[in-house]
Amino acid sequence: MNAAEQAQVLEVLGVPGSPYTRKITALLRFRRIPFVLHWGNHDSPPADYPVPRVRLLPTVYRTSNEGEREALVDTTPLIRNLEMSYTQRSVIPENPALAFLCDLIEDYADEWLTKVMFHYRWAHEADRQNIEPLLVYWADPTLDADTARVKAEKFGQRQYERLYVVGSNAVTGPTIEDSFTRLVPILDTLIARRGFVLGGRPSAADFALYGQLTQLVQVEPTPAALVRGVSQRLPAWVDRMEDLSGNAAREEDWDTPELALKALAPLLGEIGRVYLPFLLGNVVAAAAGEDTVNTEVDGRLWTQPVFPYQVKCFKALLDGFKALPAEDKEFLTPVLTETGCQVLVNNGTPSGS
Ligand SMILES: N[C@@H](CCC(=O)N[C@@H](CS)C(=O)NCC(=O)O)C(=O)O
Repeated sequence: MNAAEQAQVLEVLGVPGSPYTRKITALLRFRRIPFVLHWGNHDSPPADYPVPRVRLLPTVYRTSNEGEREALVDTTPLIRNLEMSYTQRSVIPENPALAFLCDLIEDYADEWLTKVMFHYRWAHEADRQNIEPLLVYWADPTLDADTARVKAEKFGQRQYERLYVVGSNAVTGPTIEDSFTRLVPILDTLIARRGFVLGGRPSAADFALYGQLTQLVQVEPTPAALVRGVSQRLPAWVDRMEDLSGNAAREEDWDTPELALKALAPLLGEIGRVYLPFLLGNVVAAAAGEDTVNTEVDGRLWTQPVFPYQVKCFKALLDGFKALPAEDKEFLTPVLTETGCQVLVNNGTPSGS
């Protein structure tokens, strides 16, 4: 890191109800990277700041080497970018097999668990009633009640209409809810071991899970009640994840690949059961020029519009596996195969044929 980067204070635009905003702010706190947070959205960005290529939250502003302020979006590449500028307290393990598992779990959390989050938030009436005013007041707590009510209904209607885009509908709802019901005890057991997914220090995978879980555990009443009925550990973990600036982050706190792989088998089983079949269906439908994915996930029909960004996610995972050194591929292959993740080993074909 050069002196300019060292001295730089990043700026983040986001809202508490945005899982990816929570992911990045918790990660910056853990990494002890100085930042200021602008609570708000792209209706009220900081004056005269550049507009990002897509108006997503979070948007992170920083000064480039040429001295220009730039607006960055998409937490996954952003986290890798920060790894290059700031070397201390990394969130990506050095071991290539562990790093691959970290990428896979981060991707599952960002892309599948967000379906779960969006589904509970908008498909359940109680959750929708709960979230609509929060979304408005998170962006501006000074709004008068009447204006807030009108805005909340309008915003709520827009989000509700977007439910189908992420894949929540009457057909997929039970598959989504069953997957979350299975995930909670899996995460409880994983965390009970050493505190985090890959050992005694947090990784990008933990922050991605945390981002979605802030909403599922702290905000939405239906999944929050579900979680508390099964695990008290998980809500406590979510509270702690918010600020891990005091975590020692020693090199030896990473699991050995052997330990990690054994502990992660149930979570990989869940990823292989729902997320990878969806990704594969999405990529096949996109390649055939279809608008809609109709595939089978967890023994049921899964139907949703093709999601172009998630075509890229699938390719990134396949490329990640292909780029691994031969001994890491060999090490990961048996467990990935046993847990339903063989599509990653077989370069995108379900059975290896
Ligand atoms: N892959 C992106 C996803 C970011 C994202 O989808 N953000 C949501 C809010 S959590 C958003 O800005 N959606 C558009 C909108 O609300 O208008 C990331 O990791 O940052």
